[in-house]
Amino acid sequence: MALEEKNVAWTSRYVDLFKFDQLRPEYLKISPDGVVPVLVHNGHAIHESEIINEYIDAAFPGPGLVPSDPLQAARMREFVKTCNDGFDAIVKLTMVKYILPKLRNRWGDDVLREQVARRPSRFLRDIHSRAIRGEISEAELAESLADIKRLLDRLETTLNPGPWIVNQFSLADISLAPFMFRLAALGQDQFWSADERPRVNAWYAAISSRPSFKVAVSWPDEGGGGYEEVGLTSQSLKE
Ligand SMILES: N[C@@H](CCC(=O)N[C@@H](CS)C(=O)NCC(=O)O)C(=O)O
Repeated sequence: MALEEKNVAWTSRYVDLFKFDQLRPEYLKISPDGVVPVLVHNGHAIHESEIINEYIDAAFPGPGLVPSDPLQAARMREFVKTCNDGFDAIVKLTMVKYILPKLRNRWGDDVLREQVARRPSRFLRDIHSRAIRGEISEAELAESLADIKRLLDRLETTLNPGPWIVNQFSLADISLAPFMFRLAALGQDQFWSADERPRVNAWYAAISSRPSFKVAVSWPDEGGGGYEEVGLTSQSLKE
């Protein structure tokens, strides 16, 4: 989204997590933790979505995605941190409802366990192994949903007056977009119905109609069936 917002020409190098491309030796050379995304610019690999976004804004001309007012910029970064803190809750839901079912469609548990052991990131090793062993309980998922609802409540307050998270469209909106898209894909977009959280509802309608969002979510799933493969087709995704 950041590249598109800045009108930067870019080339996709698709890394298929469902074929374990992230663990290939040639990929580990540019992403030692075996994670996506990575931005390669002028031969330099840049890691971490939040840092990649800041880099894109600083390195390229085009509309500024960080407010020039220091206070608004601080508010923006606070919000990006809030999104990242919510990462665990969304990862757990995604793991149980999307990633594990899709991996199991393609591979047996023996292969999955072998691949888990190859992951350099302890966080990902732990979450994948717990998921395979069926240890992420309904109670734990309910806690994750409660965390996500608290995040959405915070967002509803922050979006007053709106339409964006700070005083202009910024990296805060871009950082939040994939989390919200994923929640919609997991069928959790009822939490921002027009009745439930009207400002979040208006924000999602505004961000999802930006051309940069459309490019970002029409990413090819070269492995095949996308979300539909495991029966996830939320209304908002079909629209
Ligand atoms: N904090 C990192 C998170 C990177 C991350 O964990 N990416 C996940 C996909 S969203 C991944 O590459 N997973 C690889 C795996 O599960 O093996 C960022 O924002 O860039």
